[in-house]
This record gives sequence, C-alpha cells and structure tokens, in this order.
Amino acid sequence: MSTLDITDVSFPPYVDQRPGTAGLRKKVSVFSQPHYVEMFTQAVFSTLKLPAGSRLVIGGDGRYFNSEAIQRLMAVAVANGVSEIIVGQHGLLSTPAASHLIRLRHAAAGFILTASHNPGGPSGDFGLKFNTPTGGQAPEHVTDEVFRISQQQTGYRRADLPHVDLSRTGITRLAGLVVEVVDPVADYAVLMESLFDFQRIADWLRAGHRIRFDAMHAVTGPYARRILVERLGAPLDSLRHAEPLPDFGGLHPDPNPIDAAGLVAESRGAGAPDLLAASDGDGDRNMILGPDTFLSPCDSVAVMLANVTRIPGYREGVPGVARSMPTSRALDVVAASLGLPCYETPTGWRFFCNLLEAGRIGLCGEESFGTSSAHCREKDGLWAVLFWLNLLAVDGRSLPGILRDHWARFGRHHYQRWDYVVPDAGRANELMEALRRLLPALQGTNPAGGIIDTADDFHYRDPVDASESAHQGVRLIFSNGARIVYRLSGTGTAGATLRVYLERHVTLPGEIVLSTPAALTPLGELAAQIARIAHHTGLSAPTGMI
Ligand code: VG1
Ligand code: CO
Repeated sequence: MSTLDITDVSFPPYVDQRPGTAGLRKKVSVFSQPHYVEMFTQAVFSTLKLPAGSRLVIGGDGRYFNSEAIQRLMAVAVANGVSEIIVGQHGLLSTPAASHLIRLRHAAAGFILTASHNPGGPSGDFGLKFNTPTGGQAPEHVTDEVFRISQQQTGYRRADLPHVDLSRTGITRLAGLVVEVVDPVADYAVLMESLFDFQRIADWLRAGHRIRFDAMHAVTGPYARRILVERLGAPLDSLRHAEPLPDFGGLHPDPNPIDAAGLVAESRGAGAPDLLAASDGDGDRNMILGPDTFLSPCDSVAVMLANVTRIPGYREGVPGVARSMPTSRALDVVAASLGLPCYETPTGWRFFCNLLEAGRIGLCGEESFGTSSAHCREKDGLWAVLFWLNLLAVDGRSLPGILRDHWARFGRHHYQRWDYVVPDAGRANELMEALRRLLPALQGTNPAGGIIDTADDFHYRDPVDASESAHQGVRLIFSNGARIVYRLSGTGTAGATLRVYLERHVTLPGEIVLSTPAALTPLGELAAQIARIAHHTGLSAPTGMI
C-alpha cells in the first residue's frame, strides 16, 4: 500500500493560540493567516501523540472558513498518525452529534470547528476545539500543554493530501488513508430515539399542540428537520431559519431573548405555540419558551431533574447532578429533596466530563443555555427540546403550568446575568484584581442585600482526578439566599466581557410572582457598587442583560 508524501514545513510559532472556555476562538482574519490552522493543529497532535493508525472525527457548524479549515486540518492530522477520518457531509456536525460520534466510533480524538454563538462570516469569528476519546472537550491540563507547545514549535508536518470531496456520503481511500463522509444527523437521531418516547411526542403533536424551532441559520437546521418534522410529524413551518448559512444570514446565532427576539415575540399573546425553542451556531445551546413564558436555563435543568424518571431514557433516575458555579441553585434544591449529590464546577462544559465519565452524574447544566445528560459529553440543544416535548406530552399541563407548580413546591430562584463589555481588557482585569483584594474585608459585612456569609474566589478541585482550577470567579453569598458572582468571559475575541450573575431564592407567593427584573435590580446595583464597575470601566449600566 502506498502512503501519502509527508512534508515538514518550517514556520515561526504563533504566540496567541491559547484555548479559552471552549476551544480556540479568534477572528476569521486571525485564523486565516498563513499556516495558522496547521500550527494549532500540530500543537494539538504534538500534545496528544496519537499512535499510527488512529481514527479521527471532524465536523463543524458550517460557518465561513469551515470547509477550508477542514482540508488543512486533515493534511496535518494524516501526517501525525491519523489513518481514518470520519467527517460530516459538507463538513457539518453539531457539537453534540460530534461528541456522540467520537464515542460511538471509538475515535482517538475529534475536532469541532465552531465559534458557537459568536457571529460568523468573513468579519466574524472562527473556532477550533478538540475532544478526547470520551467525546468530551480536552481538560485544562491538556489545553495548557497545547498552548505551551504552540509557543515553542518551529513548524508542522503535513501530508500531501488532495482536496477531499465532502459533498457526498461514502468512503474514499487515498493511499493508506480512509475518509468516511457520514450523514451528520443519522446516528444522532437514533440516539435521541433511544432516549425519548417519540410515539408520545408525535401523538401530542397530532392532537393539535404546536411547536416552533429557530435554528438561526446554523447547524441544527438539518437535525430539526429530520427529527421534529420527518420523524415526529411537526409541520414544516414549525421551523424558522432552518438552512445552515456560512454567515448565519447575518444573524447572531445566540439563543437568548435578545438575539432570538422574533421567537420571543411569537411566544406572546393568544395563539402562541405550546413550546418555542432556539439553538446556537453549533447546536449545543438551547433556549426554551412557553406561551408568555421565558424558561430560565437554571430552572429548566431543575425541572428536568424533578421529572427525570418520567422520561424513558432516565427511568432509573440519575446518580447525581452538577451545575456550573454561576448557575442558580435551583438544581441544588431539587437534588437535596431527592437525596442526590449536586456538584458545583467551574464555567465550561469540560468540567462536567470527568463526573459524567465516572458515572457520578447523569444530568447537568449551565446558566448560559446549556443542558445535557450522560448520553454524550457536550451540552445538547435539541436533546433539551426533546426532553421538554416528552415531558409536556406525558404531563398534560402547559409549560407555564409546570413551572408555576415547580416554584410553588421548591421556591423560585430569580436569576439574571448582567454583561459589561469592556473594550480595554486591562481595565476589566484591574477590576477583578481589585475585587479579589477586597474579599477579606467583605466577608461578614452587611450591605443592603443582607450579610455576606462567603466572599471568595472559586477554587475547584475535581473530585475524580483531583486536578485543581483556581480563580474561577468571585462569589458573594448572602445569608438571605442571594448571591452575586463576577467573572470574565473566556470566549470573546476582542476586549473583555465582565459577567455579573445575580440570584435570589424566594419562597413567598408574592415574591415568586414578582418580575425577575424587579426582584434583582437592587442586587445588580449593589453588585456594581461593590466592584466599582463604573470607576474601573466607565460603564454606568450593563451592556446587556440576560
Ligand atoms: C460561555 C458561557 C459558558 C459556556 C461557554 C461555551 O463562556 O458562559 O457557560 O460553557 O460560553 O459555550 P464565557 O467564558 O464566555 O462565559 V458555547 O455554546 O459558546 O461552546
Ligand atoms: Co455552542
């Protein structure tokens, strides 16, 4: 069997290839610099040291530069021990589908090309994340090593690979290499059908219930069409923006009430669908709405846990649950009532992976519209939608009805995230440093929000492998059930974003029905005052509230 020629290319290191919360994210203009993709890919392979004959999964969210990056990445992969590549047709794979495929096909690694909810197109963002054989994102010590190597390497190896046609499914053999182009949806759809009662959902839809799903011109369009329309029988006009486009049609593929304002408008008034949902660029996020109702992601995962055994794939229950630290403690309250452990991890899905892999948890979520279970090792937007559809189909109550009853039983965690976009990252760092210095003095004080019982900088020790992650966000925990969390975003590509997370647990009926802004504005103002946000950043109000 002949093999492909391998070339060693000399090139000076790029010094900015540090992966963030979820992979390496940069402007397209940065990623498309000469050899940029190759150099980062080489740093990954130099870290992973895959044996010859390894199998790799590749797919992306279809954004601008996706196809070109895949071809370049494949050439480096083949020169570094990969002899079998499984890639989604047209280069597409949603993040959860890629995670599932890595596990299903026992791949040695996977590359997911996405900048998630960040804007696309030539002036937008691009991203690259790599996953381990578990299907989960590489842990921090691995991404740290990739960054270290990327700063020192003096070139990369590439195979002389002809352009690989990704437009048709099937197997292509090139010298010693096998490339399998797969239908991006098929295996994922089978997995979903194994977890949920498709018959019940189809019956519920046939009985006249209506759904609306907004794919935001990103990767979930084909998944939603196959599963919601073709398998479950929802009418085709249940889908919005269902065709993946390289620039997402100029939209911002971020499923939140601001960027999916059209969907929010449809949820209001008479005739609103029973469930409305949107996903993000790579299909791992979900926003769910009901008639006149916004479902906070923090509440969503809590309601899921309270009802988990009513869903076929979870009949036996779950061993435990987890949430990221800034996510509200609504999940903790349900877990406590069930006698289940509830782990608190740093922001970023990768921190759930050890717990999932060790069988300690079976359900987890983040406030940033991320929810999933042990069925894969990424968050999963459509999975969350199907979970809610299955719940509505077996329950009989409406989504707002389920939520109201949940709050009446467990109390309500009013929750908001206030984001401050700070063009000068240095000033945002100064703010965080000043806040950290203030912590000992804050402990035990009694500002307007009540006594601060805990004022610390979240430090995580992974209960499975004992790895440590420091400085994961400043927490102020009040004796009256309120909490303020501050951290800087790790997914942006310019400047810095200060995220301030606000939470208040209330149990009195009058407080439960309060609007969330009314319940949280005083706490948000207190948060701004304590951290002297205006002083450090010049911003007297948040840039956005979610
Ligand atoms: C954000 C969210 C975080 C999420 C991450 C990746 O990170 O806050 O919860 O895991 O995005 O999600 P940050 O560092 O900007 O706060 V995705 O869908 O962008 O891969
Ligand atoms: Co995403």
